[in-house]
Amino acid sequence: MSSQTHYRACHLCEAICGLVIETDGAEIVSIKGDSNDPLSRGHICPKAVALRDIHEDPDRLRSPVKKVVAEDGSTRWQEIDWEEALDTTAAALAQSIGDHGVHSVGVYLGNPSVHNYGMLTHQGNLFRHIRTNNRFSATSVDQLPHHLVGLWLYGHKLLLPIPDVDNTDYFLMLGANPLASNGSIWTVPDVKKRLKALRARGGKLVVVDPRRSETAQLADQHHFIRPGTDALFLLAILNTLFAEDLVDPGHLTAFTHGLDEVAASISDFTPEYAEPHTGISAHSTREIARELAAAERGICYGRMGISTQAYGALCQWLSQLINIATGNLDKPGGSLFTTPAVDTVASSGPGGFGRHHSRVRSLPEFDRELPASALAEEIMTPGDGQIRVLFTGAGNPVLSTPNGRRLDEALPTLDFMVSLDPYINETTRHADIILPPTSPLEHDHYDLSFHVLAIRNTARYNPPVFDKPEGSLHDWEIFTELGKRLERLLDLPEQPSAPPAEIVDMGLRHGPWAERGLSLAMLREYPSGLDLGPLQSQLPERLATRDKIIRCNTPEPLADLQRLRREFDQDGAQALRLIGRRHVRSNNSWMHNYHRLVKGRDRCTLMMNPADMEQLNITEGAQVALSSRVGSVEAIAEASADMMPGVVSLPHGYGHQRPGVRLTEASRRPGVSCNDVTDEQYLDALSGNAAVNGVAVTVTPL
Ligand SMILES: Nc1nc2c(c(=O)[nH]1)N[C@H]1C(S)=C(S)[C@@H](COP(=O)(O)OP(=O)(O)OC[C@H]3O[C@@H](n4cnc5c(=O)[nH]c(N)nc54)[C@H](O)[C@@H]3O)O[C@H]1N2
Ligand SMILES: Nc1nc2c(c(=O)[nH]1)N[C@H]1C(S)=C(S)[C@@H](COP(=O)(O)OP(=O)(O)OC[C@H]3O[C@@H](n4cnc5c(=O)[nH]c(N)nc54)[C@H](O)[C@@H]3O)O[C@H]1N2
Ligand code: SF4
Ligand SMILES: [Mo]
Repeated sequence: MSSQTHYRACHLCEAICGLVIETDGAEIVSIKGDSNDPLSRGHICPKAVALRDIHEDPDRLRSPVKKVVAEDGSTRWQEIDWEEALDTTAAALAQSIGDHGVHSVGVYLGNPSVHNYGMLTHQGNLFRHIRTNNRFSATSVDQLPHHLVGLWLYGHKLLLPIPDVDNTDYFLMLGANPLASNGSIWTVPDVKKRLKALRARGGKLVVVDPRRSETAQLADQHHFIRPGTDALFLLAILNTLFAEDLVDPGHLTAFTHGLDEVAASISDFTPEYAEPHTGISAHSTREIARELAAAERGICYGRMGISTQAYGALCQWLSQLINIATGNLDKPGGSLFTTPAVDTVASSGPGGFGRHHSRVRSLPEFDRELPASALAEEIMTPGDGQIRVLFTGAGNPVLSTPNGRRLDEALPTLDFMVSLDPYINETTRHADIILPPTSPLEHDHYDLSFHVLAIRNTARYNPPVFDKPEGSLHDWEIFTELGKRLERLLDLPEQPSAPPAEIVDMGLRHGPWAERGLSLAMLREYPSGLDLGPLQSQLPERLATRDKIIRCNTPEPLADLQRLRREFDQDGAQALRLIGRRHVRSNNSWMHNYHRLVKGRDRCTLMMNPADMEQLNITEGAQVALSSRVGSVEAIAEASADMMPGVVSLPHGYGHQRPGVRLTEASRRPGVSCNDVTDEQYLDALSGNAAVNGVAVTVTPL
């Protein structure tokens, strides 16, 4: 046995912190922050150490399993070899395509698929042979509005401006809690220190959130807002900028069109109109608008909370327009586009919208994917184009998509289901075959997704920490193997394929930093990451619009103002509204199986304002029923003055008590699934994104 030091970026969340991992033979001795990483500078969170737990977890599958049904109807999982697993899967896919056409195959890809670069480079090896309209992913329960607005304003789904927190003077943040999430569409390791530094140098942080979150507690100012009303608040800010003649796009003026038309269209959306709905006073709104306009360098940034709600696309469009109108786009200390070493903006299509629609509810596609809220009905509704075979990869839609219960009921009706996943969880328990990939530390890593969204241009490649165990396959190899089999079964031409590292090497050699001699070989000499410097102004060149013009008068969100007006003109009943909550020791649905992360008090509680509890006769720690149009769950009520009155909060990703799940530790503290209450019919009608925040609910003591 020999001890070794490995350098590695953490892939668990978007912060991509640098790690130093000490091993002794097959043992992980320690996992620490890498102080030489130019981006994370030594920062890590408690989840980093769980990389060891993932690697060693006895529940993690090491070989493919097949579901076997006994004569008495009971089922068990049988280990099978890769040949059988891949052949059976490919045969089922080919048969469905032959009998019912390509659209009979559904695909759902989850969040970790963007944290695993081989899954990004190689999924096409399989899916190019199944050009199904029925593709789904976690994007439509998350950041779809960001991509849509990137496409509309800047010409590409991945042109997403990144808040330059280290150089700003004024930061208006809505619906984000980076102190728990470590930042999203904003790769910003060590965000707490950066936000504190902003305040220490005299800058101001203003947080708008229905909960006084960990981040809000750090801010200069926090405003409660009623869930789902942010579009009205953002409109009121923009309205004030126009009304008080505070609009000054500065260097953007020469290539920005259409702000006048926006000004005319939103003239009725005043701070006074917003106030009774948002709960933020017209006075405060005007102050924020004036301060943002007066700041030398300012940021308006909104994330999950304003994306996964009924006006997600409108919110994201408005926050971009605010940055443009104040001249803060493409400016140091404002929000800038990155210059990633492997430029996925250049190497991927811009995305498209509404080119086809879902069969049952006619929801629009974005970038060839349909809204996840439509998955269950596309499985359950008979007819041409019905999903009969489902492929899931790195996702757990039963726990992570609205009305997950309904999907839970739909999955057993499939002809065949296969899951590319290391665990038997709430979703994969329905599969006929589960294909488990190598553990994260058994493959190499280059972050194709998050260097593109980072506050500094850096690049980092790390080889595997451990050799790949004999007889195991990487995610990307599984895609390739299935693709090859489909080529044979469907009589398609063979496609060549290079390993992910070669694709990244090509990307580096042809990327924006090629002149500096970037290549994989060069990155190997910088195991802690190569620093390429701060983000730079690069407009209009970086724009992907046809004529390098930003058109602010986007027809779709402008038309969506009618829907907003219709809803808020009628003073609707003020129902209790449900929102989510993240905790730094959790990660979506799949990190509850590691004791060191879940120990301590129960985190799957329903947080409520004490005044609401009193009114509903609910005492601290009481068991309550949380119900909506679609379903009901039971949870413990937890009083918190940090909750806005009229708003309750339950984290997502729990509900591990279901039969057949093989998650030993998670099943001990199963919690309940928030998405058994969220509603697949409640979404952002413009983008199709799920509205998991702002769902109307009732809470009753049990
Ligand atoms: N109510 C509510 N719902 C939400 C949210 C919310 O805030 N509130 N958040 C939404 C958001 S932002 C997201 S991104 C989604 C997440 O939703 P999903 O992506 O559907 O779910 P995850 O919990 O991320 O599931 C990850 C799965 O990937 C597997 N996995 C992990 N690593 C790998 C790997 O390297 N390879 C493979 N093949 N599998 C791997 C895990 O075992 C697990 O099964 O949930 C959404 N749902
Ligand atoms: N520890 C941990 N880290 C994670 C994850 C995790 O599950 N755990 N998940 C990762 C993923 S997939 C993602 S997408 C990111 C998400 O990263 P963030 O966007 O920072 O997500 P949240 O922490 O859920 O913060 C959303 C905030 O929006 C607020 N909110 C809810 N509804 C509304 C509303 O209507 N209006 C406003 N203004 N605010 C609202 C919530 O109270 C919450 O504070 O985090 C990533 N990082
Ligand atoms: S913040 Fe995210 S990337 Fe950094 S150590 Fe924690 S989980 Fe890993
Ligand atoms: Mo996400």
